[in-house]
Amino acid sequence: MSINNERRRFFAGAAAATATAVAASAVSRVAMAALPEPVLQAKPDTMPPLVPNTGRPYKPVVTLNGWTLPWRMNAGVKEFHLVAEPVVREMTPGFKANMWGYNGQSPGPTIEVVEGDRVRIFVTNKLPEHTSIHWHGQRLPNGMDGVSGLTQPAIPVGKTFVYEFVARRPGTFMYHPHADEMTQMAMGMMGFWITHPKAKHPLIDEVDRDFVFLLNAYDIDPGSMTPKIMTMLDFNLWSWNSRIFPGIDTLNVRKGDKVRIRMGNLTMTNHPIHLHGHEFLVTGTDGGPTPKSTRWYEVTTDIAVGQMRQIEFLADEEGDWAFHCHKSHHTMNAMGHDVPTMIGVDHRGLIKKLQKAVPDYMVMGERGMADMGAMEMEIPENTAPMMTGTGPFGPVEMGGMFSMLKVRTNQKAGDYKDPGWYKHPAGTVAYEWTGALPDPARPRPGSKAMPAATAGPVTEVQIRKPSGHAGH
Ligand SMILES: [Cu+2]
Repeated sequence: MSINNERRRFFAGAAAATATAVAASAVSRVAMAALPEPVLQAKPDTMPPLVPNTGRPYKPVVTLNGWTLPWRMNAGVKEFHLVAEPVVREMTPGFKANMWGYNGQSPGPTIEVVEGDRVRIFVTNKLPEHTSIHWHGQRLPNGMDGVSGLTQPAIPVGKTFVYEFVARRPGTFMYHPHADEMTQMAMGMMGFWITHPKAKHPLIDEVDRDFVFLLNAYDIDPGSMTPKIMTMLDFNLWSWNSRIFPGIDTLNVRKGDKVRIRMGNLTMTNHPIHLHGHEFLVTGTDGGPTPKSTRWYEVTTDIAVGQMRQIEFLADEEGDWAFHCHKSHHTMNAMGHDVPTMIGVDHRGLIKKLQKAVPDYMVMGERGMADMGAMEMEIPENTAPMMTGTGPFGPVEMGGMFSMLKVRTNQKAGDYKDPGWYKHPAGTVAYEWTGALPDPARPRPGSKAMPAATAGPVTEVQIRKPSGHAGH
């Protein structure tokens, strides 16, 4: 029986209760089967936390525009089934991409276990080429490290391999292929892994909200659908969990919540991630929780390639706070790249002539690029606008790695729904000055602020030509 035939809308209901119930029934129906039935996800929505109903209890995470993979317990072993396969990922409404991923989505589902759990992961390869999975950051037997050629033969097309190890240390991890990595990671194969502490941990605080997402990047030409795998650095879509703004869900919290956000970087460059309105501590890295003596408050933390960072803060300021990569080209989508700067260029009179030769000719940003955020521009089909998203005050002029932390007094505990736009109390929004505008006092030559240069003593300079070349 093929996996595709079994494909169904898992978690179709968004409520946590429904999701858990479906997970439980899926497990019981196949409890006698040799392999856990693969669970597939059809939607790119942020799924509610998967509250564990077997094994040691823990407080689950929420994956931004993603989900957690259900497991089954088999004689005390947590069993998961990952299916590596081509998927279609909606990166933002109106723009879909052909990717490779796991269990119906890119990235793959988050795997959540508890420190000390014995974990068995079945990996079925439904890709057109061989693959493997490397469990990035884990302590495990060398032969379970997933480096094809080095620690195992690659998983051939159509075959299923089994990985088994004990999740030895709590922390934030990733998984990705270690076989034809250039292709497979450029196509979206990656996922998150959380190992929760088994008991109270001196360096791991309990939090009210625990969000996770991966930083990833693609190069997809406007109007096309498949990432270019040969691109080394010049990507044009900078995404969180293979979503771009305004397709990235907001992080919705209750005022007073202690919030943790875990991020892993599987792009080919670093990302300084910046949060508005709050200061945070970096409480964990790739190697686990940071010693308390090493923590200091920041508003931006740089995440290098292959690294994970977890930040924590008290959400004590109400509002819609921007949360984004601080590289400004990473907060715009595909059309923003490889375009000449036109600021200050006067095109009047030129456009008609140019359009005769090139009918599609369009002026890009002669006053800056802000016009691009609002204009009704003809763009190729299946292409995300370069800078987009509309807020309560107009175009947000962002794309790519951008979202918002929404802090509300009346957000209920455990409620992850988008509360809508923040309603600012009267008198707390930047406003236009409508009084008189005095001329700015600019210094003029001769004025006191900038005295005119006085004529100094005349210096006579005599130029002597080099001698000895009279006949020149
Ligand atoms: Cu960035």
